[in-house]
Amino acid sequence: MDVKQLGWNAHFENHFEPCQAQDLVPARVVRAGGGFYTLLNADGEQTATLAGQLRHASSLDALPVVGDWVAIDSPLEEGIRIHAVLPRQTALKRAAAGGRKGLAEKPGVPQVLAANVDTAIIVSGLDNDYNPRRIERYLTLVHESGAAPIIVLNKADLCPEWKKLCAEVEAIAYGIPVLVTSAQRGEGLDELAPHLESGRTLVLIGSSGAGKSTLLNRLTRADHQRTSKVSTAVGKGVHTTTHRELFPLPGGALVIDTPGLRELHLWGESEAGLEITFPEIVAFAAQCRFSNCRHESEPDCGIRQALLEGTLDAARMESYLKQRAELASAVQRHELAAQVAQKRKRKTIPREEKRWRLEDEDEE
Ligand SMILES: Nc1nc2c(ncn2[C@@H]2O[C@H](COP(=O)(O)OP(=O)(O)O)[C@@H](O)[C@H]2O)c(=O)[nH]1
Ligand SMILES: [Mg+2]
Ligand SMILES: [Zn+2]
Repeated sequence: MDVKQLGWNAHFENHFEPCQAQDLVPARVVRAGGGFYTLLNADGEQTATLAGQLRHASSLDALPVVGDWVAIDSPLEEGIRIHAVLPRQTALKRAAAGGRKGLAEKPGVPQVLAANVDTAIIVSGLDNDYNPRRIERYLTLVHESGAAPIIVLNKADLCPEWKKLCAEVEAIAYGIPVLVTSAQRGEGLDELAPHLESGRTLVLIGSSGAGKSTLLNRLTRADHQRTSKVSTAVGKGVHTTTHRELFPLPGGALVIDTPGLRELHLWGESEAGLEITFPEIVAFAAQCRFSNCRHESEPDCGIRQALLEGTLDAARMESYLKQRAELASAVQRHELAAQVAQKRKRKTIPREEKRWRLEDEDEE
């Protein structure tokens, strides 16, 4: 397979130059776990491990994840090793949940869910999974990543009032495409076609049971990822995707399937992504008399005025404030963690990586 078909472009070409000089070759990570990486490049699929300098990387987000471009030994070598991760064009990150065994001590570390994604498909079921506030969280995650979002409202076959819910989501999507599908029946998927050009990378994100793997199977017409049986009592899947993996589609696009996130704690170094999710709040806040208005008791507050007049939805404002607080605390914890890491450099990354893997397996 030609590397261009795997998403290789001028950005990676430029950054690869020093690696080229060392006789390394590029490859894309299709799956990562347990210290082993499944890679794809012109030579086909191969398995690699980390070279020493990467194993001692100072931060967890420096390790390869699905979608990354890496520099590896030429295929003639025995025991292929990854020597470098090329700078990411986009990265979907969440904040470590904390509170769980092993992670509690590292709550300031962002976890990279997928790298070099062009388009993120936020899949939401039109059954009891439906929750506009959760869609807003995923939107911030995607906006923060640099990828372009698409919202897919799936399981339309189970929801007679899909038109109403679609309109509700369109009202908070501000121009982001909203598709209504039944992955199970293969309906509504045609509108994805323009996003599936050869060499483009997409990721499927959303709750467990929303229909991500079913959608992927429809797109590949093959049973790549096991889909789950729905337990009728709760309407949720019982067997789920346990790892992130990149699948090349017959048409040339590349799709990363992911397990549902048990918890989505937002991560971001600024409020840029948040502001794209809530453009109306940014606009109303611009009308506040004070630029540092907290929208609490200050006079001439554009936000409180809009809430009073009903032009700003109180649920949106609540959602915005919650996300903003979360982003702020993520940054704070990150700064704290960075200080700690600075003190004890060269910590044992491989063990931590194992923890992340365990975390993944329990997602949702
Ligand atoms: N009725 C209905 N069920 C669906 C649809 N899409 C997926 N499912 C079912 O929902 C369950 C979870 O699907 P799955 O693809 O595993 O969800 P994932 O966890 O997001 O990957 C499976 O039983 C699917 O058959 C749909 O459009 N309509
Ligand atoms: Mg799945
Ligand atoms: Zn204000």
